[in-house]
Amino acid sequence: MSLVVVANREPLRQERGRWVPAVGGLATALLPVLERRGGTWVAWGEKEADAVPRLAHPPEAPRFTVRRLHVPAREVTGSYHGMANRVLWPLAHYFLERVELRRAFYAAYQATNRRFAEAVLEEWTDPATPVWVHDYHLMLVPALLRAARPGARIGFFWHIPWPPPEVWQVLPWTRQLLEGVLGADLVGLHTPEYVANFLATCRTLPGAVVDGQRVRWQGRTIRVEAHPIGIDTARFAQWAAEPRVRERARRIRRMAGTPLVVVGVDRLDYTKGIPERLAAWERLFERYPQWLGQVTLYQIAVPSRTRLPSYRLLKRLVDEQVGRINGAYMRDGWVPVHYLYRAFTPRELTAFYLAADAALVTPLRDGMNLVAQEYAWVTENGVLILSSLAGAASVLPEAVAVNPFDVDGLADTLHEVLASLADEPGRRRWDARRAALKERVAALDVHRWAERFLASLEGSPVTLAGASPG
Ligand code: ADQ
Repeated sequence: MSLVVVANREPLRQERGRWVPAVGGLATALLPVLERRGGTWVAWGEKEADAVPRLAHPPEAPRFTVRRLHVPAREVTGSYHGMANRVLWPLAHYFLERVELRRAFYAAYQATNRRFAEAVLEEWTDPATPVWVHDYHLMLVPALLRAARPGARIGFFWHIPWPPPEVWQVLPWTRQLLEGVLGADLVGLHTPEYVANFLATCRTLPGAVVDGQRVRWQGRTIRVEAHPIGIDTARFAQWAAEPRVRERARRIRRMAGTPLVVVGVDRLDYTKGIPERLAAWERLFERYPQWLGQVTLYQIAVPSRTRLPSYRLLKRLVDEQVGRINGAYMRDGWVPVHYLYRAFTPRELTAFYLAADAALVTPLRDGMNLVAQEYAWVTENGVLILSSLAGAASVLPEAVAVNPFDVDGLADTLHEVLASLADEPGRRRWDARRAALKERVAALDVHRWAERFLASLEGSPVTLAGASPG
């Protein structure tokens, strides 16, 4: 049966005049599902949505449609750059001091969500087709769809952390947003912790009854489940086996010129803990000068949300930090931090993962964090150092867990891990944990994630308002 996917981002991008699949977890996971089942992906058409409101894909033998919504620039400013990125994003990641409450943001968000819901209703010709809505940009959409189609099957997935109700108290619109999400039949989050926080938040909603992992609300029953997302393991395995990728990995090691190489890969976002990680790198050399000239960090950061002043400020901070560390410690051709501020192809990232003896994945908060899974999957002899505040920590218990705020602790852990990699018996101590991590990542595979969520959504009984026993 076909499927309607609703997400802020479009799944295709233009490359030399052709539309090709976008890079990124969601497109990777759901394009094959849409190709198999047929259906529609409704998204914000960032560029030229007026000129190209609809795409049939693949062009030579169309299997599904992309409906590209035109959103007026002023509305984008309030809804996307405002409500989504300056209110909901910091709030969900516990950065309350960064939340900018403005009525105009919420008004624009309501307008954009209505716009999305109207477009979905136009595309959604068969009411039996399930609809899968994604993420914090579209919290009001499930209830808008429910109002129009009471008997429909609607799923919602939340990709970032869901904080406890005390955090949601900061927001004047929590009730409306929660009511919006509860228009769905199935709400998916990455971890049991987020599920518990979501249920606890529902308990604050007058009239909602929480019973186990179910919420009874307005005569319907909504199920809440943990569905941790994974990566495209088959494609990463294929890239890691390509001779030119392996050659590139060797070049990366040669370029570093040190016995050990460490990698960090992130969007440049304040939730990713990059300044704290660099501070720990600096602390490592202060406390353990034996590592000078022995280890190199490649920090890869993809530019993100560069329109927002707070992200530009972060960029300046990181630039300065890298300059300071390199200025203080660079010697005899050794550069302590190679900082690469641009996007890379997944193949190029795979080469870095292959090259690195350890990865530092130290977000201050993260819904899941796919870089952790990518590294654990690709590396052949490396160690994953992972923030215990990332969703990934709950699915990758064999990683070396760290507190990303504790700079001294992070420097100590780094020292211990690096020291263990200095000889062969030490290196072999990690083999069992590395193998266990690979099994975990294989089981989480993104295609299975999509299948599991959809199977649960489609297996659920539809409860019409007023018709449920509760
Ligand atoms: P993100 O916050 O974007 O995703 P993450 O899960 O780490 O975070 O995914 C980032 C993706 O971008 C990875 O696949 C990575 O390879 C890629 N990437 C990073 N730096 C890059 C660079 N310089 N060039 C090219 N690609 C780069 C949100 C949530 C996460 C959640 C995902 C999926 O914040 O917590 O895991 O959605 O649900």
